[in-house]
Amino acid sequence: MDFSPNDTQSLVQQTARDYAQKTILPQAAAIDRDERFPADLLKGLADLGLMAVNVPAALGGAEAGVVAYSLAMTEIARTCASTAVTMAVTNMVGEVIARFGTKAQAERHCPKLADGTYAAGAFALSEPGAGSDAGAMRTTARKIDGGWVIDGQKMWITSGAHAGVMVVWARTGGPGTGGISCFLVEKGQKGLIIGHHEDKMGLRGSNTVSLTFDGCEVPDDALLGEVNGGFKIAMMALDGGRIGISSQAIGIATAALDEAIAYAKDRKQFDKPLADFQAIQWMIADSKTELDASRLLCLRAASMKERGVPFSKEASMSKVFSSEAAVRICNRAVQVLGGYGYTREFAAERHLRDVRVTTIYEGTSQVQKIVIARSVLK
Ligand code: COS
Repeated sequence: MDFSPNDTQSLVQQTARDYAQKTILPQAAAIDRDERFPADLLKGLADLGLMAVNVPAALGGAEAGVVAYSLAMTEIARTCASTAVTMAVTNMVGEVIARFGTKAQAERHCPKLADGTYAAGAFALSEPGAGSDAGAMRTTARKIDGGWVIDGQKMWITSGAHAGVMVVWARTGGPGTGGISCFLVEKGQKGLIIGHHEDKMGLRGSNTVSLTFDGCEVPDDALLGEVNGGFKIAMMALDGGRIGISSQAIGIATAALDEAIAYAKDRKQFDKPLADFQAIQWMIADSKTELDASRLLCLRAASMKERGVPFSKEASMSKVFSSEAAVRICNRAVQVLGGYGYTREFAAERHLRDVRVTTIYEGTSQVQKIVIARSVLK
């Protein structure tokens, strides 16, 4: 079994690493501190093909595959998790439209997501009363002549204020998961109101807003997929999205562990480097082992998706394991750095704040376990 990346995957990984280390890293602390949406960096990512890594070339994507996407995501997240999550959701939206959209829908939106004409894409599924239980959503879409009228509220929408296009789920039928459809809503659409920006623990450079749809009228060709077939589109998109978040968690944890190792070698207490103490060595050994296990689970899920075999359970296993491990790894990094780790002088505290959400968004750890258990026990 060969775990080494092929030429395309290596090229995409190296391209992402170079851009991240040279251009993103020097700005990462300020993006967090100033809560700056990194529009310039996102355009830079688009210019390198990283906003549509797994989208067909005919639609403007890099067509480099899922493993390449995962490797690139990890490299960006090693430097700035806010930039990384915006990239992750945009890639997911491009893939959803390429896969489930009509030719016209894909040709209208995918090239603009890929080349940065759109600053980002957004995925509007969650609502104030429907997070883990996505099928309980209350936003509605009512059929009218020539289109649909969307009414309701969405919450925690990444890039909602900046997205050129957003994928929006709304109820078109009866209760439950079988009465939900999916729509493409463009920026500036009348009746789409951008709400308040969340004041978050981490990912402070990413944009997270609530949305209100107040008689938002969209044309017939805004419907993505079949009427009442939207829930399955959301679930399939999230299966892939979970590989992205897993890759993001791995990137943040890699940065935290690197910082802990460098600090442990440099800092002396009791006349010797921290790295000479077994207590520190064991923390670093645990982190390294958990990180490598996370990478292997993530690459397996990515490779299965790329090969077109069912990967839902494996994506959830990767997401729950790597995000929970990444929280532990970032927490240990703060511990190794001691008092310095609790200050903004080092990046460790930012990594811990940024990584925390990876066990929550795109399905909590508890939701991942529902998916895994249902698959194992069915
Ligand atoms: N791929 C394709 N179809 C899927 C699927 C998947 N991964 N998961 C579920 N489905 C289908 C089911 O087969 C079922 O189809 P039928 O009605 O034809 O039988 C339908 O979708 C409903 O599925 P299910 O009954 O499992 O839905 P539940 O309401 O029980 O919800 C969970 C299941 C909890 C897994 C789902 O609601 C979920 O993922 N919640 C988390 C949402 C989330 O991640 N939110 C974050 C938003 S982005 S920050």
